[in-house]
Amino acid sequence: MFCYQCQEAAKGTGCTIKGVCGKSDTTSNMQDLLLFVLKGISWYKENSAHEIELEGLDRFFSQGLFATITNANFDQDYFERQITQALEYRRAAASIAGDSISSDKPDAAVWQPASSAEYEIKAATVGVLATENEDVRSLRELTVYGLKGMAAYNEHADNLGYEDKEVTTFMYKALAATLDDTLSADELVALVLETGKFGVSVMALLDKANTESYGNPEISEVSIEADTNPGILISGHDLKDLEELLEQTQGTGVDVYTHGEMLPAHYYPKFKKYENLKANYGNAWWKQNTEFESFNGPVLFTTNCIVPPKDSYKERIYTTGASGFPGCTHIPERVGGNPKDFSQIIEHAKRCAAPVTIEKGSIVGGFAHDQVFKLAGPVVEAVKSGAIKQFFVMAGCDGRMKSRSYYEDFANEIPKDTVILTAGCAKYRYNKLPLGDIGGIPRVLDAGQCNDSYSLALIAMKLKEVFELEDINELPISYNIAWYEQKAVIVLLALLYLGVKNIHLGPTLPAFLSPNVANVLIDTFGIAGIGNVEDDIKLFMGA
Ligand code: FSO
Ligand code: SF4
Repeated sequence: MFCYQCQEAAKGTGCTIKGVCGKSDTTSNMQDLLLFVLKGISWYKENSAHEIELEGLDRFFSQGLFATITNANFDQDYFERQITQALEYRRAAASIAGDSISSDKPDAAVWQPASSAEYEIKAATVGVLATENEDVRSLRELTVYGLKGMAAYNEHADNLGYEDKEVTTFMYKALAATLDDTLSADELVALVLETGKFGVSVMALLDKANTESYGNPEISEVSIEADTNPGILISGHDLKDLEELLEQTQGTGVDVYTHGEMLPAHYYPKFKKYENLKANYGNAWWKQNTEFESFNGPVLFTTNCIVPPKDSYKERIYTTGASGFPGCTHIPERVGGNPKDFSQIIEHAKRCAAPVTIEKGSIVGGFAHDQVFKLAGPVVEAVKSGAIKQFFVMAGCDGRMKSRSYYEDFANEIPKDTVILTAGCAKYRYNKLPLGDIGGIPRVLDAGQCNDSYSLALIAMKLKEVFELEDINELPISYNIAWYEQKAVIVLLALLYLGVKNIHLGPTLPAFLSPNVANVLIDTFGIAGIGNVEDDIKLFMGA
């Protein structure tokens, strides 16, 4: 195996024996092989003179990309089944294309195993390192990782019945382009930036899907304390799964608790109506090994981030959607417009003890674009009067590396007349700190999940308009973003597309940026890493 797609890549270069995330060598290779066949399908979509529209392909394609995201799916059998199905889709695509394709076909479009026994042999040869030139490899992978993040957001929108055909069309085009050996470095850089453009589109689509389905997030106080009923802990990002689980648990005596990235569900008016949506339990994804023990009840993963479960609670772990873990129960897809069947996990919860309270108090959030626009008056006044000197966008992810304590220290040490705008699980480093408020405006404004970074971009654009500025970069906003996996990559590319400059990315720069590609990002966009808290604060504050 060779994988360097996340921030925790071994030795800062890549995992080669086993993933730091827990992904096995063979599962990693199978993910590469699935991606390889998906590239083959994309190639037919792009090169055929006949239009290729296959029933269920768009969703299959998005889910395939999504399942290869860090910490989403560890189930090798799942990947083998997906590869078999992808080969069937590719055969159907090739048959529609017929002889309308005259150009030489790449291996991804023609490789044909005699049986699934050949998967493992091929899988070991089609990964990241199959591209020899490190700069081409870097630009291709930057595109692929952006597409994986895009696929995740696309699937959440799709689950709510929202689709943007331009986004899916771009996904095929871009994935097919990663097979094209004739593209120059400049053309590949342009492809990366175009990926950012569609990153904005997909986040706008998901924002529309979420807000039209569940209302606009509003300022909310969310309990972090456990109650006395048994509970189900729901993790990940998929709001449709949450809605159906809440419906099915009503009146059963089982409460639902959110975990990690599901916390922002409490900010939506529609979810507030469910009395059985009890509280948020625990912290960022990487602490689940201890927090799931004390939760006592079953845990439902709707997406990443899964930490390989300990035997002590493994039988309580359920997965659904693109997520999966071998030996854990997987709740199947919706069929014929019917909701998923959560009866098994609900029955399981009834047999469990209530969660142990591990924290006391509450957290405040719900500062997505609509809510912040409503507060625009006081916020603008506070900026004009100098009560707020600066904003820090600290969106992104948390992770287990010790060096991430930087973000807690940074939040603690920035001047008291500054405000943090956050989204994603990065917030758990500082959303329980007593950072106070500025004239009633909390110093940490949480917009929601990582995809709600889109809200932060809208807020920045609104402030630019209010202050009549030419350039978004003239605002008193600094970007100090923590990244972990590929959704953060699409958020980053989207911000670059929107013209945001001088983003600091940490705790380390991606291993998949070759020195030359890193230099392009540094020279063109002012991307930088992080240093120590004191020096960085001076730098950001222009001191
Ligand atoms: Fe975090 Fe995991 Fe939301 Fe990611 S829980 S790390 S960027 O999946 O998607 O922020
Ligand atoms: Fe390593 Fe990250 Fe890849 Fe897992 S996802 S194998 S930790 S680089």
